[in-house]
Amino acid sequence: MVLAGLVMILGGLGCQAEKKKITLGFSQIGAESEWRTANTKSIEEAAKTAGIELKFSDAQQKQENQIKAIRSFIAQKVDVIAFSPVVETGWEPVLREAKAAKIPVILTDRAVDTKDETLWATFIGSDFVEEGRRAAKWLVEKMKDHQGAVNIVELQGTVGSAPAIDRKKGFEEILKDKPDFKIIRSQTGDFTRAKGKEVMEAFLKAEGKNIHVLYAHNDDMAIGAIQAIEEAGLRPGKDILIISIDAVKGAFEAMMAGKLNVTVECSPLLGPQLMSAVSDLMAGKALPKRIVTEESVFPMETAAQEFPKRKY
Ligand code: GYE
Repeated sequence: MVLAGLVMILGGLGCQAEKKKITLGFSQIGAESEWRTANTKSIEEAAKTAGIELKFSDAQQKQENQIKAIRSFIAQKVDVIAFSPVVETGWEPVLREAKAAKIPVILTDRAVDTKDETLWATFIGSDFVEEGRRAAKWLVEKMKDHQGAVNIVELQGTVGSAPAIDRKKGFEEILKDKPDFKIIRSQTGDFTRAKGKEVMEAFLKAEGKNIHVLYAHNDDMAIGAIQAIEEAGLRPGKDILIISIDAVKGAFEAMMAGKLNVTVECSPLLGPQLMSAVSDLMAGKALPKRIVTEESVFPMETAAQEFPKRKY
């Protein structure tokens, strides 16, 4: 009897050890910014810590590559699919394929625009509209004693992406009843330094000293633009006020050098939240449809004090 009991216990333990590892297929947008690099690292590290097998795919900023990756995850019968959608629209067919294969999908970082909300389990990420509002509120406060027009140029993120659409929307919402604040030019810099520099050069050529403020949808574009402003013989952070979003280390360096005035935080450290959502799904737990990241605003004056604490 005792022996039989022991055999059963050992048998049970063996079974547990063999318990299948959860497999997560993750389709990343690319490596366009410091933010994205930190996001990828966070996901890879969190998967390791959670003992989740991660199949990682880089789409090089192309939606078609993300769709291919998702199809390949379905074919490989992964347990859960997660992805950061480069743009908002065009996902319904592939999401329906995942649903038909009974593989749950988690959205991280960026949202999709679908009529059918049952096509995805949850969306983990920041409130980009709020980030845009925070950027504009900082500007209004900063310019409260300024007389006359405030001419703003805007470097937008990737066309059709959730952060580009929402950061513009939140910013404009705060300025809509303030006629002195005018967005005189607005163009995409695709979230990269190189494009940010190139578009800022064009803005400067067209507007010259007419530009008072640059609003960049991410730090990388602001850093590219800073170079363009210096090359045009102007002082970034002084002749042109610069506001950007993300709060990556590069932004803190620019603030400590006096060249960037403020960065609105957008945390890329979504890995741990993603892994717990994956584990909860596999354990049959219900997930909230929206998991929002907590964030703050860092003006230039706080940069030196905050820099050593930054994790990305
Ligand atoms: O702000 C930008 C990145 O989707 C929130 O994508 C993310 C944005 C981030 O390339 O730097």
